[in-house]
Amino acid sequence: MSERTLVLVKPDGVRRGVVGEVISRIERKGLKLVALELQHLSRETAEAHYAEHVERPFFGELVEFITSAPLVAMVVEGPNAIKAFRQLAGATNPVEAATGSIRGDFALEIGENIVHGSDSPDSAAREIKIFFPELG
Ligand code: RTP
Ligand code: MG
Repeated sequence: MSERTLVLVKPDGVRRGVVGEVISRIERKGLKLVALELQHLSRETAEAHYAEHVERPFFGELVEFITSAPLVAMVVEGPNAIKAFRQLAGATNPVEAATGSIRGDFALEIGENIVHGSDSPDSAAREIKIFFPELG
């Protein structure tokens, strides 16, 4: 069954020039882009997106980082899109992410791990509404 997921190329990925690489891997996997936009997040949007982490010690740094420069937000669609993209991204901590995954290939630190992908259908619906309200 086809589903949608929210993918972000975070500010570090934009700065590093790997937006095309990430899109290319998404397309090679067989997933489709249904929305794409460069966005510079406000503090409010960033806090809403990462609301589940509000009590974590790294929350302040996370919001600071994600608002520091523009990111690329996308809605990606296809069968099992949520899990399929998480698999392409690799483990949260890049030094534990498999070589061949986006984080395994392009990142070194947990705080700058290049991409975000929704982790469940509920998260995907919530996050897509935040970044692309017109898609509902
Ligand atoms: P994301 O939400 O960005 O796709 O990453 P994720 O699901 O793999 O990881 P999550 O647990 O949701 O954490 C969100 C982001 O917070 C940063 N983080 N820092 N310092 C730390 O221990 C720590 N833990 C998580 C990461 O940048 C992670 O992507
Ligand atoms: Mg997450």
